[in-house]
Amino acid sequence: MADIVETAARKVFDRYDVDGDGLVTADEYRKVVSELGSQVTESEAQGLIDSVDNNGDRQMSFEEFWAALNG
Ligand SMILES: [Ca+2]
Ligand SMILES: [Ca+2]
Repeated sequence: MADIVETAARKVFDRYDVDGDGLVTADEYRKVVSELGSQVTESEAQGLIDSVDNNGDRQMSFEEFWAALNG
């Protein structure tokens, strides 16, 4: 079961990781949110990334995303 959940989480993460480098930046997050029909400001997007960022690079890795989901 856990594998299915992780695969689903990976799909969500990959959607936000526009350039596929394994990290979601605030810009990527904003871009995807706007494609989904919502708007967030740059500081809101960065604030969300920062809230799950564990290593201080101000980008969200899958591990950080996964930890946030399971936190
Ligand atoms: Ca990226
Ligand atoms: Ca990070």
